[in-house]
Order: sequence, then structure tokens, then C-alpha cells
Amino acid sequence: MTANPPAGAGTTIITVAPTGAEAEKARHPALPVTLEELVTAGRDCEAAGASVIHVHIRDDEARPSLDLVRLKDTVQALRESTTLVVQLSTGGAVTDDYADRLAVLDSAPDACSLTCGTVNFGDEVFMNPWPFIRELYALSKERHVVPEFELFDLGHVATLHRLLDELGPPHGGHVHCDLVMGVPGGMRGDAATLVRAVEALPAGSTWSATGIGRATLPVIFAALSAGGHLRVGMEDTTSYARGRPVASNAELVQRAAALAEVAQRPPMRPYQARAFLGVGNHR
Ligand code: KMH
Ligand code: ZN
Repeated sequence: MTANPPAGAGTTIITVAPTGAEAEKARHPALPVTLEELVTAGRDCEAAGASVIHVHIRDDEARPSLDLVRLKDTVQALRESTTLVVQLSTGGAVTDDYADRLAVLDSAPDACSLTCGTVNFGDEVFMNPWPFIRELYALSKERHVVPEFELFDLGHVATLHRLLDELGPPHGGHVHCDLVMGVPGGMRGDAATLVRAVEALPAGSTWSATGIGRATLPVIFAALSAGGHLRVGMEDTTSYARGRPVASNAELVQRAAALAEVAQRPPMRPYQARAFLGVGNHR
């Protein structure tokens, strides 16, 4: 007798990362920075095929923020207006301190990002020392928040193994990773690197991949051909094609959804993604 296939098998989770902490609103007017813009983007992206939203928020001046009141309002507003899995960033901006990044979980999201190591980040450094990773992971388990392990480099995969060995499986019981590829300072965004990273992942884990900037399309094609899921959005690229700015997050999701359809792994619906990722229904 064969085991039941996991929920959503044969389909593709499309995560949208609509805002990030780096792109400037003044240079990219389509970037959603207010709560209203974020909710509209979430709705449009869900209609286009997204099932998870990776959220960074901004303040009134469109600067990156980890303000707890805003984070709580954001979680609530996205839950009221969409059925997307709400994954808050605990990475924030490179300038955010560890205490504020841990406090993100006080806003009780469905899920959170959890980066498994420090990485050069252009001219900056995105700091994730082991004690912080361990504390954030322990907190995610205590608060029943499902982590998505962000892996910018192969060393981060080794740290993920160490984390699981020392602290056991995440809340929800399922290990889901995101390979963040093409950051200047992290692993390259190409098929050979993706295959090597996937081979190193813990047995039984699932993964999506994100290509930054010009790595966007190669990583989408490599991920689909290797059986992975996708993350797209203006956090990761502000160009749709050479010389053509992104008009909206939804168009990046539409393109990813169309390619997933061609690969005969159509977009997973949000309710399926909840079951697949082990996220409870907070609605
Ligand atoms: N903004 C980057 C420094 C995450 O969201 O967890 C970190 C980042 C990763 O975007
Ligand atoms: Zn992020």
C-alpha cells in the first residue's frame, strides 16, 4: 500500500515577497509600502496564484520598520483581506538589532523567515550568528510559528542541520526552506548551484528558490525543473525584463504561475499550502 501523497503534491507554492527592506519607494513607485498598498498587492497576488506572502513593513517615510503595532495591524489586515499564509520577515533590514527581530514573533504571524547564517549582502553584512539563530528557532517553536529556513549559502545548510539536530523539528513538523540565490556575497543564482544546495538539504524537507535581480528567471526555471517551489516579488527584483521596470508584484506572480502551469505543477492554493507547510488555520 502506498502512503497518501502530501497535501498539494504536484503543485507549486508561489510565495510573493512584495516589498523587502532595500528597494526605495522614490525609485520604484509600484513598491507597496503602506498597509493599503500591501493589502491590495496581497489580494492581487493571491488572485494571480500566490499562496504565501513574505512581509516586510515600512514606516510613514517608507523606511523599513519592525514597529510591533504596525506588524500586528499588518497581520490582521492581511488575514481579513486574503487567505494567504502570512510569513513575517525576521531578517528585517541589515541595520535592525536582534531584540527587534525576535520581537517580530510577538505579532503572532502564521510563519516567519529564519536565516541560517551570516552573509555578505552587497556592501553590507546581514548578521545571523549561531546564538541568535538558535534563540529565534526556539522562540518560533514556543510561539507555534512555522519557520521558513532562508539559505543564502551552502554553509547555511550545514547550520540548518545543526539546528535540527540540536533542537528537533520545527512547529508544524515539516522543514521547508528557501534558497536565496544571487545576492552579491551569497551563492550564485544558477542551475548547478541550485542542484548542489538541494542535494545538501535535510531528508524529507521541501524547498523554494528565489533568484535576486538578473538571477530571477534562471532560478525559476532551475527550481521548476528540480521539483521546487518559487518565491518572486519586488523584494527580489525590480526589473521585469532588461530595461523594463516591474509594474506590480502581481505580474511577477502571474509569470511564475504561468511557468508553473507549463511545468504541469500549477499553483498551490493557500489552504493547501497551510496543510503542506504545517501552518494552522488562524482565520
Ligand atoms: N533584508 C535582508 C537584510 C528575511 O526577510 O528574512 C534580509 C531579508 C531576509 O530580507
Ligand atoms: Zn525578506
